Amino acid sequence: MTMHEFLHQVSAKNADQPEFIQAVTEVVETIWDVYESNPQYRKAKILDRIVEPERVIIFRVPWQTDSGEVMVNRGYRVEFNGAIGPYKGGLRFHPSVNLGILKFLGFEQIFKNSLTTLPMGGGKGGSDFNPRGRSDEEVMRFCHSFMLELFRHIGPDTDVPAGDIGVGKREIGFMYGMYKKIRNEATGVFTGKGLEWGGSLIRPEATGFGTVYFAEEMLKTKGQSFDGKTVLVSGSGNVSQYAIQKVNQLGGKVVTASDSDGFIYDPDGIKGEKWEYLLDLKNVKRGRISEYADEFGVKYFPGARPWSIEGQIALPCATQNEINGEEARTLIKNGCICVSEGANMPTTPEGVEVYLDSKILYGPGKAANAGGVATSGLEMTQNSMRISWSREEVDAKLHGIMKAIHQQCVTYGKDGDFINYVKGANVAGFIKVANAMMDQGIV
Ligand code: NDP
Ligand code: 2IT
Repeated sequence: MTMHEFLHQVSAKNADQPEFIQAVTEVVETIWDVYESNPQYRKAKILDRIVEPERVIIFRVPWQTDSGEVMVNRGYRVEFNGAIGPYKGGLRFHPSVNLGILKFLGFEQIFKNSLTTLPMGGGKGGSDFNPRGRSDEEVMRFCHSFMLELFRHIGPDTDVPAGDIGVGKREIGFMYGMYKKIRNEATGVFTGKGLEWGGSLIRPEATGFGTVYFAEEMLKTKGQSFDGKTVLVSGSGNVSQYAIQKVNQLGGKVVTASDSDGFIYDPDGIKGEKWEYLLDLKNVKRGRISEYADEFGVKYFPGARPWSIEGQIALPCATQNEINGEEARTLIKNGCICVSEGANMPTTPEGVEVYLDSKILYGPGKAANAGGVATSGLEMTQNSMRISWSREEVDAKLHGIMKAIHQQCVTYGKDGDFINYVKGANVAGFIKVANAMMDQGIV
């Protein structure tokens, strides 16, 4: 079977899942040479097996609003690949969630987790529940109902969920609380827990910090750094917040942040009190990014994304397909030399082609945002050992892991003096999982 025939088969089988097809196509196109030159992989149909989730659980989540109305959402857990460890990956609560989106995220997670060097398989889950505008009590009732089904499918050695869009410490708390009540066990079944109840220092910061550490490694290959650079960030949630903090610490200036309604442009930089305001706005008040513009008298662009602003580094940290081909061209025209993806698959295939053609430094999500799940892996280790490492220890391990991921990308993606991080990340992530699957036979 040729690569095109294989991709055609995947597309036909999953015709209603465009994001999943997009994620599979990117991986298969970059690893096909390795697949061809290892006939044992072909004979064992590694690719046919790797694109099929080991298990998908879909369930009803009934709950009641504060006024007593009965609501019904759909819950999911995609246990995609457990070859190298327990299924591991976040839960997303967003109205756009469907099986195709969670399969794309679970598929990416297989290779990302492999790159972290830690023993974690790939999984993802969530619901089409929209937390926006819901009271804490409504969110609690939803999370409890969600867990009343999910509990039977997860466990510290089976499947370990965490946060993603719409799921942070509050939601993890409600879900973990219900799990503990049902099972009567206090184990590391979730990561992203509060510090007082088994969470790890640096886990909240980890994805954003890691994305910036990865960018720093890429910049170093060109003798560059963050110092004095203007940086564009999208999103204003967990990943964006700590990406902004780390850029500030490294001497860069972040001039944009966004949410699904628009973006703000602050030419003086989102730092100091302004950064603290952003965290309070998003995490405590749960307000909109436009309020930042009102508070500090900067420009707000409703319904737009930040990629038209001039900057040397872009850190997309909101959601999938948030930079298209045209926006990628605009970024480069305006002097962008480095894109490090905090979000999962934030650039469309056409946009990725633009980056690769222009040979800028481009770190794809599964490498650049792996610091979050890597630190989740460190949280699992601490839970198993019943100890807590210090901030400095966890940060040093995270930094070391991001450097190691960068090195794996260089090893497998070097092409003359250009480093194709897409190829490097996919090949390095794939080989480890494929070899584990080979060793375990046809399962
Ligand atoms: P949060 O829910 O904390 O923040 C998400 C941010 O992105 C918000 O500003 C949100 O705006 C915006 N956003 C969400 N959906 C859309 C959309 N459809 N269009 C435009 N903006 C949108 O999530 P995280 O920061 O945790 O996640 C952000 C990205 O990072 C996701 O792609 C996630 O998969 C990825 N990621 C997260 C990790 C983690 O550890 N949390 C680890 C690795 C990757 P609004 O408030 O309007 O919804
Ligand atoms: O996309 C991701 O890697 C995450 N949302 C984090 C997953 C995790 O298990 O920490």
